[in-house]
Amino acid sequence: MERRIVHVDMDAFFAAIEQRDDPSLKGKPVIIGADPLGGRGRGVVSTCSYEARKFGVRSAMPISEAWRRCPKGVYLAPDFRKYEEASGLIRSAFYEFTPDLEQVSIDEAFLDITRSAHLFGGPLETCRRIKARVKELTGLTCSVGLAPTKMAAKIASDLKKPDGLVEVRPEGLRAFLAPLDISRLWGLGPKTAEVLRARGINTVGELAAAEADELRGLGVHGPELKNLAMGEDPREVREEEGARSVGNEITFSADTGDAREIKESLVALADKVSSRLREGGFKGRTVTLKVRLEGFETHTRARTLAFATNYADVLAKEALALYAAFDRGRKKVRLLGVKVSGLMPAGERESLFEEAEDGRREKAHKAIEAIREKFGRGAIYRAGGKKDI
Ligand code: TTP
Ligand code: MG
Repeated sequence: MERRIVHVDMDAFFAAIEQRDDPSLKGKPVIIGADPLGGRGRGVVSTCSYEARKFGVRSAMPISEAWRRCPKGVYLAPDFRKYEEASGLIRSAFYEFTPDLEQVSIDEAFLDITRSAHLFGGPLETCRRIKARVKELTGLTCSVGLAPTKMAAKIASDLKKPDGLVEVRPEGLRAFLAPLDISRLWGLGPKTAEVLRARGINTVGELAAAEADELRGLGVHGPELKNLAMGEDPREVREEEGARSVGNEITFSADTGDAREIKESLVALADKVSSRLREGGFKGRTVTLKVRLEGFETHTRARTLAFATNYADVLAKEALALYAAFDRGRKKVRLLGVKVSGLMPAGERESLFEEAEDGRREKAHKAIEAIREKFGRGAIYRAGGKKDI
């Protein structure tokens, strides 16, 4: 049976939430991210409203560049608690339509509706209803792609943003893929793309029509990529461990090589990520450290733990160990990030063995949270971490 896969991606997610909650922001360029400090800010843009995109502002752009392009924009710091709440709501909306759900990020998910679409009037009608339900629960719009494969659904959801709905019918799949640039194919990295381009293969259609001899040197990857180009993508929708993550970053006001400042920042980041995980009711197994050096050169290092955790001290220890093993040469540090992925519900036990230790730690964390609730964030910091982010 042909599969019917849906990809949903919220529109300008963080910015749309801010516009929803403050109607005076509607229709205005709204930029969420680091403090621009009148153009001297050194952090990055998380996202921005479509009005701001007209000025050329984009996610991950230095905030100073955004300020240059759009000095009249409304600049706001992110409020993750609100975004995670909305993320929970869209997830519950999706579950009303199918249990086969894969949340890819805070605002994006795949749904396999092959077996459930008939209950809602067919695949396209199911997509309309998903959009309506998301709007009803959150007041936000999303863009939806419906296709026989995950890759095509993801590409389709991006085509008519915002508030889009694009269907790729099974019989139209190859024609849909053919004109796309090969870089759109999942798993096709820049090096492979370069090799293929040198052989005159630039589009997915050209790759689909390639002879075995034109794919030489690509190893086992060659036939796989050709299959993908022909619309054969067997990847299934499933809740993968590691798909969702919670992370925070800090950009230093000046590049730093100061060991103490770096250490304190990592501890504070771990603390912040721990709080967000606990607020969301999650723990996770993989800790990723991001280090951006002067000149914007960016590196990541990750480690997967034996047990999932949301404890600040464990996260801090891992982040510090990852940093200690990282060689930055003589370059100073511009940005640090700590992220936890491989999430699962906090209450889920992986072994009985954890129980006693857990009980003790749980008490300590609860006490800290109670103080924070009373006196606000900033009232308490773990030893070594005195920065709020
Ligand atoms: P995206 O879905 O990539 O962006 P978006 O929802 O803001 O806009 P679009 O309409 O193009 O989908 O990311 C979802 C959220 O994740 C986004 O609102 C903010 C956050 N984010 C960052 O914090 N940093 C980033 O570099 C990106 C790409 C996203
Ligand atoms: Mg989005």
